[in-house]
Amino acid sequence: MKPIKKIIILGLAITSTFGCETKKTLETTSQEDFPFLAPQEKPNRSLSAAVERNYDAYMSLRPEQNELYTQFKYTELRGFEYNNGDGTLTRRDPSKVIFENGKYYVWYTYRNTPVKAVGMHRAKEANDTIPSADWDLAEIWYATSEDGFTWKEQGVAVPRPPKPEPGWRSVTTTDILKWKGKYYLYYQAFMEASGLRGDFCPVAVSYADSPDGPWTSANKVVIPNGPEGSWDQYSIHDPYPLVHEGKIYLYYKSDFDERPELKPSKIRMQGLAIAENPLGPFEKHPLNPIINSGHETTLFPFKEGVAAIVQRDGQEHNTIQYAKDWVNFEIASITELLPVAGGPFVPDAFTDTKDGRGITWGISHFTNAANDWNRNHSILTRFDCDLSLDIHDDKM
Ligand code: AAL
Repeated sequence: MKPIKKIIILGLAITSTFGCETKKTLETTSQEDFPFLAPQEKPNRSLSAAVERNYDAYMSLRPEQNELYTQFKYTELRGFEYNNGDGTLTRRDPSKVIFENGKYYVWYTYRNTPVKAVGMHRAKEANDTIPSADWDLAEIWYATSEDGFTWKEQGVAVPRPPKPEPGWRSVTTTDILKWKGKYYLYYQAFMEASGLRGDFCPVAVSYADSPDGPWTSANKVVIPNGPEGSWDQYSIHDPYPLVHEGKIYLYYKSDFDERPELKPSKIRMQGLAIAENPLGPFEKHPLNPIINSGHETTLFPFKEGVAAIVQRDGQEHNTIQYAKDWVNFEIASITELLPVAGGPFVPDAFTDTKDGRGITWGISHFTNAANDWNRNHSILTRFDCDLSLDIHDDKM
């Protein structure tokens, strides 16, 4: 919680506890009044390693005023059915949420198959109707909502194209870009059942004049896998476009591991590809990978930089990170229960802002049964958090 909010809450608490007006106002409240707040400057005395680190690491933000610290809360969504949870119907990997035409929109991976997935380790048993993984044989669907809690499923946005077009096997894990009045959905385009060799796929794109479609496939790979031996040679996952400096900054994840028996790999990092045109070419950043951990990608403009929610995998999982220059990330906070595959509502995702305001909610997913995760279905959920620079009445 930001100190200013703390102070207001304390003021309210004093008023209600003692039944009298508090004399303190925001303008006159000072550090001396609240000695429990840590001093802004590092104390001029010997400090333990832990306290030293509290000033020097985490981007030198005081824990009491770290704007990139939050805890996450979850609420069940209304409007989605899951075939009684038998594993045959899944919704997962939501896009960012956008607000257009007076309502919120979200896109996601949708699978509705006669049987549940056999599991990536048994991918050879998959066929035209039997999926290997939860995200195999999927399409991209979308839903709209007026309040972010009750959703109306609108149907398919991007179907699986005919073989051999990119994505003929499965189109999944999409994210949205609004650029010069048009809409672009980037997504994983599988050309084989996930698990046959790994979770291998590149990224393709479809575009539309309206978020309601119709969507036209560019019918090409826009972000190809890297050359043999590179960190992203097998897959480009979780494409996540933002607009920065008049260009498309598309973050993505790849995974790699020296042990081929690990399918999917346990080592994952994130990279950046930049383009001036949504249909490409995208140029991969020479410093890639630029985030050393995480699984799915969740980022948002914050002040002049960009913040990333880094969850599930890697040494720096369970952190929120910040890159003032949109490339060199530092840990800003360590937290818990981070949204999986979070697609936040990012009002300034495409405005090329130099003063990103942060996020307060979004959609993420939960997967049923952790020890059988790639056979079971997933559900969409709402998450709420306080990663916003603005004060919201509902959070006081
Ligand atoms: C995820 C994402 C990608 C992977 C699989 C489906 O949640 O990282 O989309 O391919 O798992």
